[in-house]
Amino acid sequence: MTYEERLEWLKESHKKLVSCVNTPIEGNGVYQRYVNPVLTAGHAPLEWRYDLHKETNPYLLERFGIHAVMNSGAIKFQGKYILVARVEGADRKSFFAVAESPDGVDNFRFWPHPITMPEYGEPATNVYDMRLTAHEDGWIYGIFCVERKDPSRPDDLSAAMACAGVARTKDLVNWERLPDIVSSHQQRNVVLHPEFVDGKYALYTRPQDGFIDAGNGPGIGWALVDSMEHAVIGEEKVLSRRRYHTIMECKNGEGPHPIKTSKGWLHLAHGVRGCASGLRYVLYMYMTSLEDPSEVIAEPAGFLMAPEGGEYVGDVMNVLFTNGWICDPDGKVFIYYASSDTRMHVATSTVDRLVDYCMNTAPDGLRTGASVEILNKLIDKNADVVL
Ligand code: M1P
Repeated sequence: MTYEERLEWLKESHKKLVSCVNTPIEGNGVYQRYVNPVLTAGHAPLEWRYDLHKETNPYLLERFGIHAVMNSGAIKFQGKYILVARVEGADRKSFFAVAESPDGVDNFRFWPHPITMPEYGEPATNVYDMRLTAHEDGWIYGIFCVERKDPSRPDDLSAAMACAGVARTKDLVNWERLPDIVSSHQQRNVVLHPEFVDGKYALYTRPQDGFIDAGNGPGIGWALVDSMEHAVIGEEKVLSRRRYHTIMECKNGEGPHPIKTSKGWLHLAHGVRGCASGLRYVLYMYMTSLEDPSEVIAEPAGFLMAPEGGEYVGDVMNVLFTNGWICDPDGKVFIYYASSDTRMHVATSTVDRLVDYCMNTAPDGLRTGASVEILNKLIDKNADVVL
């Protein structure tokens, strides 16, 4: 191809991808998946990837490789469905970039520039997995994982430290960086609750002993802090506990902040277990009380969503991860999830369906006999129905 032919081909291919119409797939009644991913590495603007000057790039070669677009925070902002995506370059560093869609299921376009996130303290080696919270204090907060090399183990090249970084904004363009959250443990998957609780900011936490391993970290925690300008995690109450032979035996983590409903707070999270092919990440739900958001009131057994079809394949296989969802005023819920640390998808549902799912799916009986008991009850209930 000539330079001109190649440029035309690049423009056409990009346009076709970003304007592709998405269609729902009927499923189990709880949610609908969609045919196409909503945001991929291919959605990155050509201006990000190519030097578009013939004099300095005569072969029209890619100059900045974008490898994956995944784990995205989500928010409805000025009438648009917004994702703050984790964009990962070919160099393995990730950064944040905003993409918007008019309807939440297709036509996502990146804003012209990625977010330039101010540094705090020792500059981060990597940042990722932002959770967005429009807090009742008037700010939009982004809490994200900040990864730095572990200075206490200089000889171990993979020894890293995870902590929760905090930034706030009014426009999603200009971000004010606040001090990283102080904790006696490493922390990832920290999420800000949207309302004050007892006059304090409330955080969902995930204390972990190592960078990858939760170690003795018991699961998703709950902590109240006086200020987001100098947040210090003290006592953590366990909300969603890891247990033997469940989908969250190895670790779990809060997804986006919970959605407030008339029946309680709806939570979306990820659970991780080990298997012969490595770690398996699935999505699950639970609910907490409106009166006391640290009290769990429903814990359906098992996963809400697990990888299917092409979702299994990618950079880190067998992974679904979520840190963003949007609830419209009519109760429609857009669940944004990444597959295999590679691309973003959407599934849609409603508040009523998700509450029904949480309230009417039996909790995990923690042994096979209990599961068979639950199944037999359902079969007996259906005995009068002729299919
Ligand atoms: O590779 C799967 C996920 O691994 C980590 O998840 P967790 O925080 O539960 O340990 C994160 O690095 C996440 O970004 C990634 O998708």
